[in-house]
Amino acid sequence: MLTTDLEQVLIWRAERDRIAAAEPAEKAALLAGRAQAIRRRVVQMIMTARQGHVGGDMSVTDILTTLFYGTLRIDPADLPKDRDRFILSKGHCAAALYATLASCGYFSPNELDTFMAEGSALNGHPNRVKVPGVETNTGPLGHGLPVAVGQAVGAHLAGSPARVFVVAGDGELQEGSNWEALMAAAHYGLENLTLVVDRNRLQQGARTEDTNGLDPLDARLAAFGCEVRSVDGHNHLALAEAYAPSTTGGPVAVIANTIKGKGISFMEDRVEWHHKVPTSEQADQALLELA
Ligand SMILES: Cc1ncc(C[n+]2csc(CCOP(=O)(O)OP(=O)(O)O)c2C)c(N)n1
Repeated sequence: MLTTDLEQVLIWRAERDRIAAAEPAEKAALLAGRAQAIRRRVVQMIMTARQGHVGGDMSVTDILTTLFYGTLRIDPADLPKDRDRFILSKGHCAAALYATLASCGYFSPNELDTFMAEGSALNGHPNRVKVPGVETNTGPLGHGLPVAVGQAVGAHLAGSPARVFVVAGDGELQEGSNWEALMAAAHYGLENLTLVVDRNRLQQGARTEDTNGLDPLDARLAAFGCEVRSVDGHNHLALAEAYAPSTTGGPVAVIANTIKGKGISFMEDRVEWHHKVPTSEQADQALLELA
């Protein structure tokens, strides 16, 4: 198990407080700066490891940054039972999660250099026994939301104010387990559960709509009992607003419309960048564009 980096926690706390106190335009700029730094780190990690899922990492980064620097009631140095929970169900995008967790101080950012190396805690998919901040193991698609429903039920039973956030890919929603989980979430009135869908419209090897179409996704999620909020998944202020608590007494589903490969011109919306590794020239260009 990796250990908390207290110095980094202090840096994160200061940044989080600064963001909380900022006017909207400054808040957006600060969150955007954070997200770009995390994207750069992910590109470096993938270049060192020579493997990873760069496209989905880039699409989910703004979703993660807005959660960890604004919304979640968490602190890496203080883990009370009633803290909020976060699950990255699209666990193949572990690099983006690790870079975010390290920036908060859950462990030293230096550890990121070991991503997917032999003996490293930072496996290709997140492991809760090895990595602080990881609340459940993910990787096989379609498991994160059912676990999140269980955690939300548990919080209810304990009378806890904890909210549970889970991020799933849109391709991942083709797994039927998600829809069973949503039925249960509505049945139990889990207003403490928020599903965020990283709607980048690509999955592995194809467009989501060409494989097993999800549209009309908003109507489908609503039919399963969710309060649906559809936003630009790269707009930090819109995301922050969409993460607000339920107004209906049931689960919230945020459709975060994103671009796979976001921020890197030659990767944006291109299916081959699901898990292709850049050449060193491409990585240099990517890092320049993410500056
Ligand atoms: C049950 C299961 N089937 C297949 C895979 C292999 N797999 C890994 S990522 C992926 C595509 C996921 O697409 P999406 O959820 O849209 O993720 P994103 O495009 O955001 O990376 C697949 C099929 C898996 N991890 N788990």
